Amino acid sequence: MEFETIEVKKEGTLAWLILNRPDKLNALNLKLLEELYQAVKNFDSDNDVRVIIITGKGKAFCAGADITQFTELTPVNAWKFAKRGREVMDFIESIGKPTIAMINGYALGGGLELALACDIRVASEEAQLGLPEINLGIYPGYGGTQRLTRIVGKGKALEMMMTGDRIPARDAERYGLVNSVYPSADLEKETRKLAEKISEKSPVALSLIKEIVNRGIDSSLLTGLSMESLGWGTIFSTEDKKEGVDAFLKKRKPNFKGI
Ligand code: CO8
Repeated sequence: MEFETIEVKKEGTLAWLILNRPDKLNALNLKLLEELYQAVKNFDSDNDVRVIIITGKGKAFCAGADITQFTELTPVNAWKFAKRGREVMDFIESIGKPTIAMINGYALGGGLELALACDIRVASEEAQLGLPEINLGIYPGYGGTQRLTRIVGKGKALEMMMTGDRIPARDAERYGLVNSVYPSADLEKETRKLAEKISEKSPVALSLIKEIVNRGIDSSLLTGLSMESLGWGTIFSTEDKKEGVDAFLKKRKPNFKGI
């Protein structure tokens, strides 16, 4: 399928989704949002794909929602634009496959919110992250108020939202906002290494881990622990469990098939 605002490519079991409006720092307009949704949906239903990496072309990962659209938006359309963006982020978070945001530069506003919807964030040393909506007299609308708070805690999240300051990648790493930071020359190589490692694990187990962690974080500890135990019935019924245990006992590398 051809896209106008993103590029997609497959590399073995890895799928790359590259935001491609570099002259506008990959700002999210409605077209890009819809193409992003469609591309993730395609990769999610592609059995060859085990891990999805989202990144941006040029000097930005994504500088947020396209501000030029804001001047024409009626309040009702603003609500629709915010709602649709949120739905796309929710969808990305909800898919069963692992997702990695490879933050190659600015990740601001809706761009950071996209990265927050991914499972793992890695960044280049030059990257800057922030929620600058406050400087426009608005506030985050693609899930940032909730996801950032859950990841870095209330104090730091409120500070980021209230000041709109951009945070260098190394500081973001200290706050737990990004998992790892690399020199930009190594970012792609290190991200690929991480994605390949994850792609060799059981897709069923990965999917259950995501579901239980994402649902559990919004539940009581007891409910989360209960989901964890209940999932064991499912995980013990898989071929991948048989394969993993057999491979360990026979001292060989497992070959997980996702069944
Ligand atoms: N929207 C539209 N265009 C953008 C955006 C954006 N978010 N960010 C950058 N651009 C454009 C610039 O206008 C410029 O275009 P042109 O060359 O035609 O003038 C081009 O990209 C390059 O940008 P700069 O020249 O500004 O590059 P700099 O390196 O000087 O600065 C910055 C980079 C600091 C990233 C700067 O571009 C900037 O501050 N951008 C805006 C960041 C921002 O405020 N993001 C938040 C947007 S709001 C949001 O995301 C809300 C999400 C919820 C939406 C709900 C919908 C209703």
